[in-house]
Amino acid sequence: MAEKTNEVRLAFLAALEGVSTVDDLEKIRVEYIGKKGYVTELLKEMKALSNEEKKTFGQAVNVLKNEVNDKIAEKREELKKKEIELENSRMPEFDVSLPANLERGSYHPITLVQRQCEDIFKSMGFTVEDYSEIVTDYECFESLNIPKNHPARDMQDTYYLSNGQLLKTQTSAAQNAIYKKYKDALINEGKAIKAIFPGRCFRNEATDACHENTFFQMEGVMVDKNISISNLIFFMKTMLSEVFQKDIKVRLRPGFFPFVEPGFELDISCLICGGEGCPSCKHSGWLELCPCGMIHPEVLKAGGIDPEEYTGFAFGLGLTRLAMMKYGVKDIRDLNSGKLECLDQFTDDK
Ligand code: FA5
Repeated sequence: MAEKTNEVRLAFLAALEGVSTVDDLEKIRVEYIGKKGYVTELLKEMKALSNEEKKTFGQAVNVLKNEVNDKIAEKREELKKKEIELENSRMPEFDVSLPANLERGSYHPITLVQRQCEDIFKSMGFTVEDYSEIVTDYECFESLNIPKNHPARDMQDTYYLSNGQLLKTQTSAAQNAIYKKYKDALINEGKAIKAIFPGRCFRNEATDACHENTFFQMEGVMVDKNISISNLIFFMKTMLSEVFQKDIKVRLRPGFFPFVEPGFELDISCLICGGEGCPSCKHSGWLELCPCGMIHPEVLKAGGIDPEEYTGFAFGLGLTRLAMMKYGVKDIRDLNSGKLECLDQFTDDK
């Protein structure tokens, strides 16, 4: 019997020698230690042996089985290493003498429209502020006159983090910090607060042609003595005519936001369908673009500004929707899609 075991062992070692791929190795494994493999079959021959012989033979077969297992594992490592070396040797070498690849990326349409808006507002004396995407409940809601359990919170399905902070649902979340940053200059030096703050917002919303769960807004505020709705309308009109470089049909209607009083919805006639109605404007012919209003006295107070002395306006422009309208993108989801054939056609400025 010892002879038989040795025969199988030598045959296995010879077969292993000739293996050059992981697939072949697997075949050999099945051939020798699979259910019907040569080593497994050896055990079946034990039936005819005496008890003493069974013990010795059983041990010898187990030793062989372990050896086959170890050798297969060793070979598998060796073959994998070889495969990686082969793969690496096929990689093209880096040739520093080749000309640079001039195929460069392009600006995203939202970046383009954001920069354009920033330039327009900067030319009118506004500063551009940056703000974090993770904010506190106070910044996003309480400082904006939206206390806990206020029904207005339902309008913005919020992503809360486990530490109690949240992903900003609206750029209005930066208002309180901006008032606090500039209030001393307003009060002591008479410098009006004029700031815009673009940023990414997050809401757990069902998406459609004009709704995304991740989108951009651009907030704007102006606070000084005697600021009125006429100032608000002037800045909104200037911005839209500069962005579109043509007359755009707009409508102003009452809108409720706890942080402005009075509040308005500013809609533009849908530029995709010319106001006829289409999926991009939910078949209404109008697109909600830039809600706005006069800053609520409680919000000014929370920012350390006396509402008896100062007034101001605020607006929350939907930048992603503005990009849709400006570039004729029918479905807002294309803007987050990473589809280059859609995204890189709007600028030569690469
Ligand atoms: C707000 O977020 C208020 N913070 C705006 C505001 C600021 C009002 C200052 C008054 C004063 P609203 O939820 O309507 O409001 O969003 C503002 C704009 O963001 C919308 O008109 C729309 O253009 C855009 N917007 C809102 N939700 C989405 C969405 N899911 N996908 C794409 N754009 C959106």
